[in-house]
Amino acid sequence: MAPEMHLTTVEASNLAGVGRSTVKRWADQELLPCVRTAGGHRRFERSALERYLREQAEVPGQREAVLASWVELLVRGRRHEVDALLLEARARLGAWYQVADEFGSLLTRLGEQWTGGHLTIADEHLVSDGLTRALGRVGQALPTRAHGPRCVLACAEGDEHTLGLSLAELCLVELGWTPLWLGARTPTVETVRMAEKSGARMVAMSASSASSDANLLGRMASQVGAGCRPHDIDLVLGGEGAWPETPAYGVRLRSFGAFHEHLSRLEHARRPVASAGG
Ligand code: B12
Repeated sequence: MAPEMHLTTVEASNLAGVGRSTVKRWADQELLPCVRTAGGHRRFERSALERYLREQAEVPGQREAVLASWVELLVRGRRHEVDALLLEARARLGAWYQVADEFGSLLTRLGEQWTGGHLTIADEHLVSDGLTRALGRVGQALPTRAHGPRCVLACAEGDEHTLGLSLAELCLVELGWTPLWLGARTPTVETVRMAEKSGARMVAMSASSASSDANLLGRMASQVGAGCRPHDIDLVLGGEGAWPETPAYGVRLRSFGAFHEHLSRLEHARRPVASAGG
């Protein structure tokens, strides 16, 4: 399975339109995540850089204002307006994976409001259920490709945070995949069994930050990986949970931008090579 593509410092500075030393400073101050090569060079995830640039471009307080308008609509049950906001974001950003990344940071903010006591548990439940339903409605309205490759979607066992999977579902459908939704409370062994029996090409799992037991998630990743490997089923481990950074099988992805890149690479690898000299 191909590793995730990373940008060099020069490529990242070109994309951001700033000098190399600025990009290095962002990394050293831990504003922008980076990994190091064996030789000590910095490497950047394109989607993480794009997200950082988007956040920098925001007017102060804008995120709070956006969140407040979502919460207001969801708490009042104004679902058509919620759907309209989602579709407007899709039109503005051009692809569902971009909406998903924007949305993910909004959900993190929602969690902060809740822990800060600015939202009640009931509000938070109304909001997350309203969002789940809105993502479902929008997803249902997308055109589907007949006989598209299948992807099994499941939460890490014990994790009930399904919104990451709902966002992944939109990214998949937009690229012609057929999602098989197992969601929360599916035993790992059943996820593997479904992938085998349905002839799926991929298993995508989500673990939120509530899944913080690295040993448990490591065992889960090994179990699913061992089931996927013999059938050449791709495995994606997403969400903020404590998945192993470099699983023995499959990839650990931190954003929907990286997921989109991964799906595009798979699609490219599948395309038949034109016969030479024809
Ligand atoms: C909505 C929500 C809920 C809803 C979930 C509804 C639903 N259907 O999803 C409900 C009310 C059910 C809930 C319950 C609980 N929650 Co809650 N919840 C949240 C909240 C606000 C948003 C979660 C979310 O969807 N996050 C965003 C998504 C999209 O996931 P992410 O993990 O950040 O992933 C990122 C990426 O990696 C990517 N991604 C995610 N999935 C996938 C999948 C693929 C394939 C790919 C490629 C990418 C990808 O998207 C994100 C980036 O944009 C968070 C706040 C937060 N900071 O996240 C708390 C939060 C996760 N919850 C928390 C807690 C404590 C709980 C409960 C234990 C509360 C309780 N006492 O009952 C229970 C746990 C139940 C369980 N067993 O899982 C804590 C966890 C803290 C911790 N470290 O332990 C958080 C962080 C809130 C907080 N600040 O305290 N929760």
